[in-house]
Amino acid sequence: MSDYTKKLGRLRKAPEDFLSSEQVAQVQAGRRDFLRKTFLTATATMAAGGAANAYADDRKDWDGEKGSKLILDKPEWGTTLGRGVDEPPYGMPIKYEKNLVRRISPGLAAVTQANVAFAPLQGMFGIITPSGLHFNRSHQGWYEINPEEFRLMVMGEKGLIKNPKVYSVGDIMRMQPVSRIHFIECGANSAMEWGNVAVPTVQYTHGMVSCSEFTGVPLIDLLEDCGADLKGVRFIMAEGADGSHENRTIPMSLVLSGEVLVAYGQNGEMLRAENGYPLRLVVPGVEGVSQIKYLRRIKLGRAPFATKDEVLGYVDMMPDGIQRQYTSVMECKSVITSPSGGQVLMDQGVYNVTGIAWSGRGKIKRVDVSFDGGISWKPARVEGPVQNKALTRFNIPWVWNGKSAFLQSRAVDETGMVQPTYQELRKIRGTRSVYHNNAIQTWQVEETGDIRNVQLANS
Ligand SMILES: Nc1nc2c(c(=O)[nH]1)N[C@H]1C(S)=C(S)[C@@H](COP(=O)(O)O)O[C@H]1N2
Ligand SMILES: [Mo]
Repeated sequence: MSDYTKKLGRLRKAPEDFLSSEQVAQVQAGRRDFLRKTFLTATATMAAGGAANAYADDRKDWDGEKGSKLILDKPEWGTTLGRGVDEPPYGMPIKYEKNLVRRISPGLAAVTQANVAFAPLQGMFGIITPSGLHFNRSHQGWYEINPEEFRLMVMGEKGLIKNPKVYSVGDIMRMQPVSRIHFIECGANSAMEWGNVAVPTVQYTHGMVSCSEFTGVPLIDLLEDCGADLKGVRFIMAEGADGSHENRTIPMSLVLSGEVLVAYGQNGEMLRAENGYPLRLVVPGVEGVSQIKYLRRIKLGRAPFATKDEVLGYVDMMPDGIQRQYTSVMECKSVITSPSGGQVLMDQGVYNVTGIAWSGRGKIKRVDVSFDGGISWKPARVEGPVQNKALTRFNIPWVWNGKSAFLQSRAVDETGMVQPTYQELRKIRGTRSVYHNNAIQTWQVEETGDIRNVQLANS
């Protein structure tokens, strides 16, 4: 066991992001009892496997006087006046769901304002990440920027632009917007798995991916507004206004496709400060670091800019010792989010196995799921409508027979790209990579019902 997993030993058995310590104590005291007596929150739903007979259980418990026959009791909340509808003015999740939060990985450097908070994928449904749970990767912390004092400059190398301009947020918001659903995944998502560190939960293995409906103006419209030479421009450089001045080269072909957005909206409201308020670049399908937050400058050019953030960071060490730059596109990937590492199956019986799939090359075509570590596969139900370069939800029922099982998902995108196994990926990429890991994830369900993050020799 590495120091890292030792440190997390507590989490592997009883992760606070799934069951509360009280609930875990109840589980240890007697499994069935826990099922009958606990109000099952969304984050604890997997514990309810096969418990479709709550009524029968309630009747068994009924002692006439004190019994909690939940369907027949008249609770206070069913017979009194509820709270005023004007409170609170901005709604928050109910207190019973307070464990579903972003978290900082205990294994990463403890500079909290300049690191990453992971999204709790284990407790989310569908494909949209609530804005308050969108992962936050900030190299220099995040900022609350007054939109009145914010400007975006579009400029370029000599001869590539007739009218360089400086825009206010209001200028951008007067233009015709589009709204599109896209994932953002950090190139470092699942990085620890390259070294088989086995971080315990899906929040830490895959929680640097999130998906929002973004609203904004296609960047191509701004370039036309500035009289850019669209044939002469080969690459653009995007730069952030924050302390890290995050900056990246983006190929003009992506801009010409109309997919690259200067966004101000996220899930129906303005961007969250953590995610780049008031303006961020959205570059669908491309690694997170290119999706520049607090976007202050776009520069047009003829060659890649080789900026600080693409020479040292987000490069891949290949087996021949050469660093690969500009990996850019996030390849076809999927993961089972529940049941997943750190969760506990309470009982044998039927479970819904659910997860997310995505590809930087387009739409997800199919997802197969294996319960025996990749020996046999079954097609999962892919939930539509499937969006371009967005998270896609899959579901498949499974009967757990109490034996050890190895859960895997394998996505295929519309270009035919099949998500690789670790063996396949390491053959090409070697063992020294950190970024761009899209390998198949394995969760082992132990006979006790505990679920662990494992890697198999043959997959
Ligand atoms: N200005 C700025 N933009 C930035 C970053 C940053 O630190 N500063 N981080 C980048 C990285 S590495 C990622 S993965 C994404 C994360 O976006 P999010 O924090 O909205 O999830 O933003 C990118 N854009
Ligand atoms: Mo990132």
